[in-house]
Amino acid sequence: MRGMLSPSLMCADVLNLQSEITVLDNLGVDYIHLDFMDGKFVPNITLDASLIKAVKSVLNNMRRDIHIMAYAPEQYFDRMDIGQNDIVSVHYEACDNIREVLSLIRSKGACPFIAISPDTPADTVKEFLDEIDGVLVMTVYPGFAGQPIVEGSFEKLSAVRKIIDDSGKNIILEVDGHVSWDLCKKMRECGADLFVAGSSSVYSKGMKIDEAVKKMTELIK
Ligand code: S6P
Ligand code: MG
Repeated sequence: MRGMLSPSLMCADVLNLQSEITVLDNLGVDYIHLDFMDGKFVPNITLDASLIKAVKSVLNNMRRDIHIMAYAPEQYFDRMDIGQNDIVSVHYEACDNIREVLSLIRSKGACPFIAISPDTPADTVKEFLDEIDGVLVMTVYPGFAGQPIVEGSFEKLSAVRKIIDDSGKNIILEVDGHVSWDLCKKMRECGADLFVAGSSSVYSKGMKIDEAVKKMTELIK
């Protein structure tokens, strides 16, 4: 699978979100990463459900990559209008019955991904491989942009990659957190397919977004 890019909207210019999204879409970027937080599962709040819904109406070819960092994530699905073409990641640590939540995402025509926080072992995903289209490995603690990578993240990516490959299934490995210019290549070598790009790469200060997207696309190909 070729490496795919998912710039994180929480790192974009919040006063110009529509134009920021349209620029990425016109550049042929695969996904737009949309972080939703409830202030409880993580101590922060970013994009709200109605904004995530509204993003849908301005997309042309780009797809939504919705990352829900919230307890009982299913309560937000209708407000976000999740459906075909969307990736929807829910946290293993935030669901009482994640199997049911993944199946609800599937029933809405979207692609269920299981997200795991840094302290959750790679092995956790094994029992859900029949129910998911992807695994989102967090390489920072969920909640904030601009954090350093957590130790052991490369080993964890490689371990999840091996679990996926051993299963013979076509499951996407997404990496989220400090996907920097320096580290993204190594993350690719560890088997990541989908890269959430934020303040440590495409939204780093002083770089034009078209040049940044081109550079990143080249590094992760
Ligand atoms: C963090 C969130 C992430 C961030 C991303 C920012 O809770 O899930 O998607 O937006 O990590 O990128 P960076 O390069 O600042 O870590
Ligand atoms: Mg995220």
